[in-house]
Amino acid sequence: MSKDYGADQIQILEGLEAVRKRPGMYIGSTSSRGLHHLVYEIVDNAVDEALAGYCNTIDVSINPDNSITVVDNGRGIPVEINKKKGISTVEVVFTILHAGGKFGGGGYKVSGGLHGVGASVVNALSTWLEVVVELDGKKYKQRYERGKVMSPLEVIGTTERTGTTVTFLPDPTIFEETIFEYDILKQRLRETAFLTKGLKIRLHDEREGQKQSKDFHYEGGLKEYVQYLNKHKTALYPEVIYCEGQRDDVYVEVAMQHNDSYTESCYSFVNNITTPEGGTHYTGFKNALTKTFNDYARTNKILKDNEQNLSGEDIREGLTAIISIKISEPQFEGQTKQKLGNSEARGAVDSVVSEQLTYFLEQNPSVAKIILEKAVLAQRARDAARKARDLTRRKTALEGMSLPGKLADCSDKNPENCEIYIVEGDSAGGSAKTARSRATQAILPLRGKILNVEKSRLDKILVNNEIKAMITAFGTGIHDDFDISKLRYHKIIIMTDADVDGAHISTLLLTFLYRFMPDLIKQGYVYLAQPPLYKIEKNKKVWYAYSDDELNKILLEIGRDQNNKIQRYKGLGEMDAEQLWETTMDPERRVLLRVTMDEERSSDIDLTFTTLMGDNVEPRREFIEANAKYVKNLDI
Ligand code: TTJ
Repeated sequence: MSKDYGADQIQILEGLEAVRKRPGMYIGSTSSRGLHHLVYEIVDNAVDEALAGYCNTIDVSINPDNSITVVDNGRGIPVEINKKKGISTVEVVFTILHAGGKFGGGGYKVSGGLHGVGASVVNALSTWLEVVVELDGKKYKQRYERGKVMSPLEVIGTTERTGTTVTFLPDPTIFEETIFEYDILKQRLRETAFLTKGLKIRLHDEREGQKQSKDFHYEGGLKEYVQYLNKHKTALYPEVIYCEGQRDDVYVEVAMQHNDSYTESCYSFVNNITTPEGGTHYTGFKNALTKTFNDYARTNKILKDNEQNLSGEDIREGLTAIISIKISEPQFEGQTKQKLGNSEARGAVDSVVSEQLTYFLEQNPSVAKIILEKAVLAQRARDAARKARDLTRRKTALEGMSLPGKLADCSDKNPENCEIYIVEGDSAGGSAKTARSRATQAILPLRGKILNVEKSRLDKILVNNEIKAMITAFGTGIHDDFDISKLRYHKIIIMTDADVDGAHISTLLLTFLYRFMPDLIKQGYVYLAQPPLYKIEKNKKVWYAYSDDELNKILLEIGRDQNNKIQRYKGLGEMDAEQLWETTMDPERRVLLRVTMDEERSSDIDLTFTTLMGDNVEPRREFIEANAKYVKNLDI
């Protein structure tokens, strides 16, 4: 390259070199997750152009070579020479760290990925990146390799349209994983489309053998998002309540609707970034909701003078809501920077929601009545649950902590060494008790179907014997009382039959854990045992196969002949204790799947659970087949 390096250029190279040296600092990780973040970083630039009102369509393609192309129909990144830097604005965007949005005519950058680091980071972490800008009848192009300029911005032709096209290939020397997953991009792009009403986002998979595409376009924006999240639930009223407004620098949008379930599904976003731990905007929303409903209930004599206020939790029972704000300088707090800190956001959301919700309730008294009736029932159930809990607390204080009778506990008292097998059925529970290693393995057999916690109120759930047994055995408590330091086993292993019923029971158990002790899952304490599907015997030798593929592999190895005895296990009960130990419980030989969850994708997880637990059979079958996505292989 015949280019003189000035001080600026050297600084630029040093900047991008820093990104390549410590990629995790800029995109979180170099795993599959960081890989997919590259796409969001680029797409978010195009979303900003859409938010500014100049772009309505974004195309995202996974190319056959696993590179990504993002095309928008915006104004095109400016091509003029930036006075201060002496290079084109395009080059500034792709080579200078943190150059997002501050250039060019006014407006602020509102969209942004998890780390909001911009296009230069993507460029630094790509083997190559090409940008094509179309504006003023001309087509411009520039190419970079590992962040370095390979050619000046050149005119390569003429054009009728305007827009920006970016293609990049992630650097395999940086990323552990370089294959993009269509489904992961699909979920996130769908979310982005819901959050930006009117914007059309199209995803294309151009790879051989897996060609597919999907369009996301929601004129209803957040309202449609709420309907989507409620699609397998029964809404309590047809309207989606919608509030929108601006207070000073904060633009606020909220959509909500109650369903007949007992769980709250509220998701908050700041500049299209999910905030799984909430923050000031979510607090403002909750305050407004609690205050407005209580005021309405008092004014309209639904709550009598001698009755206590409804709690926020009562009002949010069965509520699906999206809170989305746009703010120019978001401050993220907390260990994982997933919580909004700006105090002005609290007041802005509170004010917009209080004002517009008050008006809505006055205009829709029948909806107000339905919501308040549900909240009053929730209040009674919560009171009953509290009383029952206080009673058992007093009892356990007197009698000492009594473990469930069905639990065969282990003798080691150090939780780090201990594991508990939650086993479906008494007979399998019996074999497991015989088979186990007493010192470190506890067995808790559960009888029959587990209560579906999606379909019952707290008071009912807490008297269920199966649920009570698990809560006391784990030792942590639930919800706000949850205390991980009291966990009695560092592995909680769900062991069910390897059939559809077993999968259903596993999911019921996971639903319970997800709703009552989500941190057990988040912190990686929950596992699924993998019993074998087949036993193969030949000349007194035995093999076990955990999948059809594995069965075929074994048969290929040992030769298919008439002396082979193949037994298909229909359930854990068909194995004797020794077989169960060898195949599923022996820490030296077993395969465990660790259950993981991506907090950024909790609305998808929520939808998955309600899909599965709903009355609709078809979506349930789909989930059970897709279930494997929620668990990851663990090397032990
Ligand atoms: C900035 O202000 C003047 C007019 O153009 C504005 C701009 O930057 N528009 C813009 C940027 N549209 N699209 C982009 C963009 C698109 C992709 C896919 C990637 C990047 C880095 C920027």
